[in-house]
Amino acid sequence: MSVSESAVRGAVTLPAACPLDCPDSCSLEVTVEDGRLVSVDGGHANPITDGFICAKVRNIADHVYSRERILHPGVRTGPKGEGEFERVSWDGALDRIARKMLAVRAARGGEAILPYYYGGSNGFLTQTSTDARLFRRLGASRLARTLCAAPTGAAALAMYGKMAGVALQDYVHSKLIVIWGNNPSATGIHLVPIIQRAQKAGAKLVVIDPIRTPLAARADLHLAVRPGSDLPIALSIIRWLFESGAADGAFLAAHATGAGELRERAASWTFERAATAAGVAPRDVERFARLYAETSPAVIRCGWGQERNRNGGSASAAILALPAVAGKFRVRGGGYTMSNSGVWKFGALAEEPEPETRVINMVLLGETLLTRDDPPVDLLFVYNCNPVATVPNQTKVREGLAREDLFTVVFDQVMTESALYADVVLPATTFLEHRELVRGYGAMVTHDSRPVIAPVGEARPNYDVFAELCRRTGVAREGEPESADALRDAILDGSGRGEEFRRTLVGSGVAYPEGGAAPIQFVDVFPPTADGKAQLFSPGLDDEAAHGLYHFEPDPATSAAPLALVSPSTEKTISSTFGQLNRKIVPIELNPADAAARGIADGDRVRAFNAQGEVVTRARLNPNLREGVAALPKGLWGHNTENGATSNALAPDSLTDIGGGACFNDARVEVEKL
Ligand SMILES: Nc1nc2c(c(=O)[nH]1)N[C@H]1C(S)=C(S)[C@@H](COP(=O)(O)OP(=O)(O)OC[C@H]3O[C@@H](n4cnc5c(=O)[nH]c(N)nc54)[C@H](O)[C@@H]3O)O[C@H]1N2
Ligand SMILES: Nc1nc2c(c(=O)[nH]1)N[C@H]1C(S)=C(S)[C@@H](COP(=O)(O)OP(=O)(O)OC[C@H]3O[C@@H](n4cnc5c(=O)[nH]c(N)nc54)[C@H](O)[C@@H]3O)O[C@H]1N2
Ligand SMILES: [Mo]
Repeated sequence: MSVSESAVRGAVTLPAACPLDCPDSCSLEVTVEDGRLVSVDGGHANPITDGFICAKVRNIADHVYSRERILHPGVRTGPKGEGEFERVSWDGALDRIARKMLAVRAARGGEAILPYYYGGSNGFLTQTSTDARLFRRLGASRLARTLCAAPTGAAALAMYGKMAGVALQDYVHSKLIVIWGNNPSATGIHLVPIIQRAQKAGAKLVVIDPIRTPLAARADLHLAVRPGSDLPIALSIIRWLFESGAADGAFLAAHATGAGELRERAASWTFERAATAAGVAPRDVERFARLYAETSPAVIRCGWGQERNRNGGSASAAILALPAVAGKFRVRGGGYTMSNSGVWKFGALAEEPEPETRVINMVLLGETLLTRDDPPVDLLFVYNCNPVATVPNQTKVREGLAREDLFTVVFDQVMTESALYADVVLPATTFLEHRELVRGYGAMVTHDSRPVIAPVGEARPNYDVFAELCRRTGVAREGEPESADALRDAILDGSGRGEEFRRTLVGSGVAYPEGGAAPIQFVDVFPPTADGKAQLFSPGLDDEAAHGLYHFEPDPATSAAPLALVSPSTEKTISSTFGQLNRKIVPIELNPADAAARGIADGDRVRAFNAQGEVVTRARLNPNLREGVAALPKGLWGHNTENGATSNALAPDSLTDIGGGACFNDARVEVEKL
């Protein structure tokens, strides 16, 4: 049924799929009445959704019709950052942007243009589609998209070629579930009931997290490690597996390389030494090692919390090596789950190669805007991203965006804090208003999701706007795919998926990978590497890491900044998306002992600070944090604190050992009562 038909007929329920940055990739049932979104609930097309969804998306009408929604293009009339705009027509806005793009390119070359985009749209019609076409053909700087999953992605690619992981629904078959640096109770809620079913059937649960998360509270063993200390823990278990004879020599000989080098690098990590580095009891590490060696099927759900620090790449690699060393593959419910995005080889339209222009690491946005002069960034185009809220070293990001000679376009659904700095703002549709090709990075499913309501205000989809900019800058080519249908077909063609996949997807709206939605690792799927083996010691990763693969860098805490500040996901936002809807002050959480040592009581006004910045907010005492750890959620907006700064004002713009990722959880701070 088309959108217009639904508008005529009163209340109808239509299928859609959620493309937000979450592993679950839910199928949705959307009720629309007289063209207006009434309610959203879980569908059944993706079995993992199982008819229920998170509160954020159930309430997405609040976002779609929010007061902060950008309804038409605007041109800046006040100082940067103030958010004063004058309404202009789409033609006027696009002409202005296209003229500026051509002028910048003529003056300093295409590399003076920087596209800046990340997690707002995990769909394939709204990212690396016509946007990629525009920026490639302009010869723009390329963006290293490192804000998330760069270390884990690099490790998984080098070690297993991004082989499909254990399907989330197969956790019911596991007898040991290890949740490592991951909090599905907030970040992928459909795994939680599956884990509960497994526990009822006798599975043991181990959680490795500095915070007693809801699952940690229900675990058989919780290792409350110091942030950034997962590497010693994993290496000590690897050492013990080899030394005690519990390593699976037959599996390693047949299916892995590099076991010898891994064993060597792990050799000095006794349980005692690892436990000291991680601030946990040696006997708990040993208990975990024995439980892991003795129990099958055993699965490790490797999350992203452990990657966001100086050791994040090596830590993730060592965690991913565990199932190979212990011989946990080859059974249903055994192995590991990391991101399953590699299952789908979708991506940019395969019509032309990327130009060899310079690559800018997105973690270094502030630094780049303030200091690069080879050439400087003269035109920044932000879409699918809210860098003021989500990129480290917030002060520098704001300073960079405030540069008078920078021309900034922000294309978003709502007036984000980044949009306040724009020279031109453009209104974007939400996934309920545009076509999207959605694929899961947890659930192995692809959806062809259709619009269920007409665009709000003058909002337009990314694929239309970038196609239009291609035309206006003169880089468009006759006859190339531009409509949503044609783009979807071109992306599917480029992905090497067969005709049957396309027929199923277009016919039913949902399709699964050829290997099925629940493959067994090293039975149904193997590393798509040259030799089909797991590479437990990748020379590439070893070269990349400044001190070599599996090298541990100690905690960066100092006496001036002794507390480790982590910024985990909350159930209220997806990164900063929906942050306009919560205008309350959000407290920094402290362990009661750390608070007492500073004379801080629950609810006190406090200042969290380090050499880079400060956040003024309230304190909340939370015994679920291990001592020495403070937490302020990711995705906050300036209105959630008293001084407009968030955890990214305190997070360093240093890079992870591998993958050039962000070290959000390497912030070290002091907190004082005001
Ligand atoms: N509701 C909601 N869901 C989301 C998101 C969201 O913002 N909100 N974001 C989505 C995105 S973009 C992503 S990448 C995923 C991320 O999902 P998760 O993998 O769950 O990642 P985080 O929320 O960053 O952190 C998870 C846990 O890691 C812990 N942690 C922090 N540092 C360390 C460490 O050094 N070692 C260990 N072992 N644990 C540590 C934190 O305390 C936290 O409990 O979730 C997605 N889903
Ligand atoms: N301190 C701290 N910061 C973090 C993290 C952390 O752990 N700690 N985690 C990081 C992680 S895991 C991630 S993934 C990043 C995510 O960082 P971002 O990529 O900045 O993600 P969001 O904050 O969700 O912002 C996405 C924006 O895209 C817009 N958008 C959505 N769909 C569309 C569309 O179709 N078209 C257009 N034009 N716009 C659209 C949304 O309205 C939203 O404003 O944040 C990182 N930031
Ligand atoms: Mo992320």
